[in-house]
Amino acid sequence: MPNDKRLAAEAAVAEVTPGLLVGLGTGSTVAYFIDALAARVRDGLAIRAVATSLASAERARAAGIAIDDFADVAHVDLIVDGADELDPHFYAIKGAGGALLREKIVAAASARMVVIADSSKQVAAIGAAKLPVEVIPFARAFVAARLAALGAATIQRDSLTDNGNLILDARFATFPEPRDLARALDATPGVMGHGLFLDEVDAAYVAQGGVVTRLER
Ligand code: ABF
Repeated sequence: MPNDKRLAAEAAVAEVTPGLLVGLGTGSTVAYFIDALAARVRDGLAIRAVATSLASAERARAAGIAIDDFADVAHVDLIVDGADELDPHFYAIKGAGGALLREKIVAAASARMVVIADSSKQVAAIGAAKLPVEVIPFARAFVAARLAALGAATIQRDSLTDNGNLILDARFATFPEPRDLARALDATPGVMGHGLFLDEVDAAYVAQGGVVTRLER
C-alpha cells in the first residue's frame, strides 16, 4: 500500500529552489516533507527555514535544517503545510495538529502556500472536520458562548498551544458560509486564530493510490 502522505510530501520538495526562506508547517505529512527536504539540504541545497511549531523546528534541526526565529522574519518565500480538509475552492480547514495560529501567521507572511495531503483530505466542501479556534484562557467561556450562538458545539482540548493558549474545537450541525464564519471569528475578542484558511492556499500536492497530482488555485 503506497504511503500517499509521504509521496505528496516528497513531490512538494520540487517547489523549494536554492536561496528560498521556507516555512515549515506542522503535522505528519509535513514531517515527511521535512525529512525529504533535509536530504536535499545534506546534498547541498542552500535554503533558510522557519517553523510553525516547536515540534517541526525540533524535527528540522535534528535532520540538519537550520531554523531561523520567525520573530526576526517579516517575509517568507514559500510555506509548505498540511491540512485537515481541502475543497475545490482551495478552502482549507487546518489545525488538528494544534499549530493553526503560527501556521496562519507564517502563511500570511509567505509569498506562496503549498498544501500537501493524501486524498482523504479532499472534500466537496469544508465543514465536516472540527474547526479549531485558538482562544486566550481569559476568554474561554466568552468565546465558547459566542461559538454556541453561531451554532457550534465546542470541546476544549486538554493541552495548551505553543503560544500558551487554549483550543476550542467547534463542530457545526450545519456549517456556515465560510467567509461569514471567518469574519465572525475574526471579530470576536479573545479569538487569537482559527483553522479556516480561505485565501492562503495557492497550490496543493495530493496523492491517491501512489499517484500525486499537483493542483493550482
Ligand atoms: C497541520 O497539519 C494542521 O494544520 C493540520 O491540521 C495538520 C494535518 O495533519 P496531518 O498531516 O498529520 O494529517 O498543518
